[in-house]
Amino acid sequence: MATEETLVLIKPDGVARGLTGAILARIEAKGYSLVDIRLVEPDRDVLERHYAEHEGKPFYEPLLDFMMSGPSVAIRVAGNRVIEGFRSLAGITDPTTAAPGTIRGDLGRDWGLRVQQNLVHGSDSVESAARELDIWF
Ligand code: RTP
Ligand code: MG
Repeated sequence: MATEETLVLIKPDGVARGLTGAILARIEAKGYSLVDIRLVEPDRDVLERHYAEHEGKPFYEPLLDFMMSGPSVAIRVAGNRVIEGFRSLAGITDPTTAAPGTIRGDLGRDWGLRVQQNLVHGSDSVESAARELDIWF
């Protein structure tokens, strides 16, 4: 089976809080490979494509505003079963209840804002990964 790739984003809250190195260290310590990496300030068009599945949901506009509030780090990460592996490292969406030991569980919290700021994004399927890597790289 060919080695899988996923898109990881360190979102603006992670970059602003100086957690880029800590998050990259967890990905590397797990044994995944960093294939490509860039600092990006996405425009609205990129985010509309990336978050197309969420259009119309109550958190959609706050999410786009949050994602345009500062730079993100986009990373192409490779490894066997890396898509599910990174989502396991990240923890569930809500950082308050994400399990300790995960990125969101250890490093995130609820800041009382209109959208969950949860530090990272990881593609959720082979199809999403291909689509999202094409958007960000
Ligand atoms: P991601 O796509 O970023 O890896 O996260 P996810 O699958 O765990 O979450 P998803 O349901 O795809 O939602 C995308 C992002 O939208 C924000 N969100 N906020 N109710 C809320 O305030 C809310 N729900 C979702 C989060 O930033 C989430 O990661
Ligand atoms: Mg998602």
